Amino acid sequence: MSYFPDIPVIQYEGAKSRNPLAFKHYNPEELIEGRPMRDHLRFAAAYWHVMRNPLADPFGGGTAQMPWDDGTDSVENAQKRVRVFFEFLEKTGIDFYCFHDRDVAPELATLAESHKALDAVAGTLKEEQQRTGKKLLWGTACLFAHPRFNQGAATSPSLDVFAHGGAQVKKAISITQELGGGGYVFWGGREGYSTLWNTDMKREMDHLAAFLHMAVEWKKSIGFQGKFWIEPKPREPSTHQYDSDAAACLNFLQAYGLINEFELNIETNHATLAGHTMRHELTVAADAGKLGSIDANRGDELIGWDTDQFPTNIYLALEVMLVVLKMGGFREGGLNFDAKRRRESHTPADLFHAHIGGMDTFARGLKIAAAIRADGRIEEFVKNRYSSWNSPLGQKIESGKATLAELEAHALAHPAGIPASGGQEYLENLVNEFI
Ligand code: XUL
Ligand code: CO
Repeated sequence: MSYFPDIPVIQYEGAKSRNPLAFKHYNPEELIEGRPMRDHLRFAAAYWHVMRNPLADPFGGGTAQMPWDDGTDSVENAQKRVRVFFEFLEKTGIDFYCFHDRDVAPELATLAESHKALDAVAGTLKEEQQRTGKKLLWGTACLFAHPRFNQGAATSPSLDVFAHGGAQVKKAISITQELGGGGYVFWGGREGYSTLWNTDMKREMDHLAAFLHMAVEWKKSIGFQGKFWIEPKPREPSTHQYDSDAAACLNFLQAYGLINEFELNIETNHATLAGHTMRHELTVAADAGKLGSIDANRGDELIGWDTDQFPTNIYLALEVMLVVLKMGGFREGGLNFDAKRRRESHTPADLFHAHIGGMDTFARGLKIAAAIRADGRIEEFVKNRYSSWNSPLGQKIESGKATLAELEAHALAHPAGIPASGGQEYLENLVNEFI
């Protein structure tokens, strides 16, 4: 039984192919810097977008055609979706997936019934993982869609809602462990505020930290070996989210004694919503040794919200892959396509075009990034730019042992000239040589 009868298993056909249902650049076993592409890229599909996104927008309802879905909240329907999803993974050659508890299984009348439904669907996920060899990149709990979470979960003014959120997280971490997930993501969908007129910010942030400490305690108590990842986003749906960007998250984790237990999951469209480039956010995370995983998508310069479009920008992909290669590659994390089709692209075939495009974009980004690294001119330029710091005084400053008096002695003897050219245009031209 096939749910995508008109779609073949997608093959690599090379750059000259004109077959829209083929890879032009993603060649999973091709070695880049000595490792197969598939191991560098670790692509994941997002269950919530592939299987559950109806493609509604603020002005109209869903358009997505899902002929396999009977529209009910039954466990059988949820289990059927799992089979459809794994056929999708098999045909696209995507090795990993990510899910929220409420994407895969229905929320029923009571928490106990919802837990039971989740257990049943997790059984089907496990079966399909074993049948296909596909793996769980990360799991998470949806603490933002149900009306009870309209004022947050871990930062809700209601203790009952906070407790419900904790119960969902406890269960979702256990299910993630059972399915062998590499990580567990905390995206604080509504952990923030709409107006400070009703908000005790300090108290809410204390609650968020307490919530995360309890999650760490649970993780340790069950021996879950995966990583915990916070996914920054500055706003939308709320006016301000406490996990607004990578730097704010790192500071929060430091301040509350959580820094050793968490890394970050950086999403492209969230970076731009925060007023940063993706490269900035990735660099902040990687420099702190905290870049765990990536949600790969893009925004639209003309639309001011989280449009979650599929990545098609080769320049952006090469910037991402430069950071990933520099840190030595992903460990537990990967590239999760947290991306949805446009509302107009409503056929099942569009799901394939969307993911093929994202995979080929990142394959090109990877190849270009590796070529830039092999060439070495950009790295050399940056190294030379700081060469004055290799002097004895530079080393003394960098090791924190110099004094202002020493700087004064140096400045008196060596009047500061104008630094050498920053060379931005020269470097930008170099990058374009590789595209
Ligand atoms: C929302 C978003 C989420 C997280 C997981 O903007 O990115 O889908 O990735 O909760
Ligand atoms: Co995301």
